[in-house]
Amino acid sequence: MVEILGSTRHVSEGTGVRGVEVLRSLLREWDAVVLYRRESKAVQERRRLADSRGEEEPEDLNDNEIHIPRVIDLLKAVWPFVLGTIDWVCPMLKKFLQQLRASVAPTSIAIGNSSADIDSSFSALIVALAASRGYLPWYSAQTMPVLSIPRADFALRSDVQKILSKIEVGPEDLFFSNDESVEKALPASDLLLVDHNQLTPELALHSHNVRVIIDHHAETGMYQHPLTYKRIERVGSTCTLLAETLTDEMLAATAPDVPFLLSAAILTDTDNFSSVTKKATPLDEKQYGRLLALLKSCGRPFESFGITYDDILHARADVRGCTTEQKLRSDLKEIADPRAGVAVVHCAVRDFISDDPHFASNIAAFCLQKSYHFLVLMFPYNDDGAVRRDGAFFGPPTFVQQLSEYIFQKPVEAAPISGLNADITVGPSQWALRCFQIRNLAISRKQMQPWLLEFLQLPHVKAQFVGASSL
Ligand SMILES: [Mn+2]
Repeated sequence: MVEILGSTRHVSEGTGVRGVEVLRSLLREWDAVVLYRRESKAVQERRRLADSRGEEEPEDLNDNEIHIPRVIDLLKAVWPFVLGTIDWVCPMLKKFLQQLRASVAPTSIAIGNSSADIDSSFSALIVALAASRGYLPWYSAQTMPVLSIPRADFALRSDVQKILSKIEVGPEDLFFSNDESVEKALPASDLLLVDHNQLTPELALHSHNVRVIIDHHAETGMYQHPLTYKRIERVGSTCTLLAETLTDEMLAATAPDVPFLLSAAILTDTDNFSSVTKKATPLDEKQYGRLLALLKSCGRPFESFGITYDDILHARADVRGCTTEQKLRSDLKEIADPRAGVAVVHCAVRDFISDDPHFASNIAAFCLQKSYHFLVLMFPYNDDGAVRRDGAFFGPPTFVQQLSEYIFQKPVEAAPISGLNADITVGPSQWALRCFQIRNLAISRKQMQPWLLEFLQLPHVKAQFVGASSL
């Protein structure tokens, strides 16, 4: 097999009689020919110019499309075994990740929060790419994007997987917190935190390496040392802040991959710009509109990726066949002191419990294995298109009682759900499960977490955990 590497323009310039002769002579020597389409620099430049002036794309730019069938016909005329052509465009982000893997150790790591959700994963990928290409005015270095979960847990992020598969990025291209290359690079790397502003307990020993923070969560006020760049703004998505940082030229140069991922993240994080959950800000809307227009102008409108907001929701809620432990791990954030988890599960609490006949012992086993003192559960889900939220607290009975009283004073508009609460005894430990409906739909984990930390700072609560963190 031999490839002719060149643009179709090059080949199609000879579509006259002489072209047939040239092809005949080539085919006498070679077994097969692979043609691929590539735009010439001149065509790319004209398209860019038209875009920057806001003009319609010149019609003759689509010449390449016409040439392809013409060239196939020509080939068929001289050689009957032409099967077709491969329209090959190298997926940009995949190539970046592969080059990174092959290169010498990077000097920086971009890392999202421990939920490794769409926003965290994509903002880590995009900040790493932008920093590596010199696109960020305030930071430039070869940067490795890391998903802050063990590699095995990626199977549980079906929404992230599904979107990345549209630009041909698979788990083999990604870096995870328990990869050897990551563990090796961590101690000597600058850390760029995206979608969180406090390292997980496991990474806290690298705090002095934090250089950059880009986030949309409540500020924890960690890291008093001077940072190279910090931006914390309460918008719907970290990807909105990243989109704003990148110029039109940068987005065009990384299209369609980067604008596609950014827009998918903003769409998901704002619950499709829901007026009920009220997560979107004017900045989210502005950047989302800009990204969609950009995708369209480079010939890859969002629709062309074959994934809708509903597809993303379905992928995310597809927890069939998952164990209780896997569901708990699928979108989990941790509190360091006292050790605790705040898990998001995308189904109704009633289904979560009834799906597992050994639910009580499994949730207790999960907390014991993680050394959690308690677990907070958030259940956002869709019921016939309507957004719903449930919540649950799991922990020592007195603690759960105090926590419920404290949180229910906040504007969560909690309503108890009868028949699901339970008292559970596993060995020497006593646990209580309290389930409730969250009628204020604007309350997500992002709002809940600061209230939890506030509660844990109360003197009579704090006293319960003195010395407990060594458990
Ligand atoms: Mn986020």
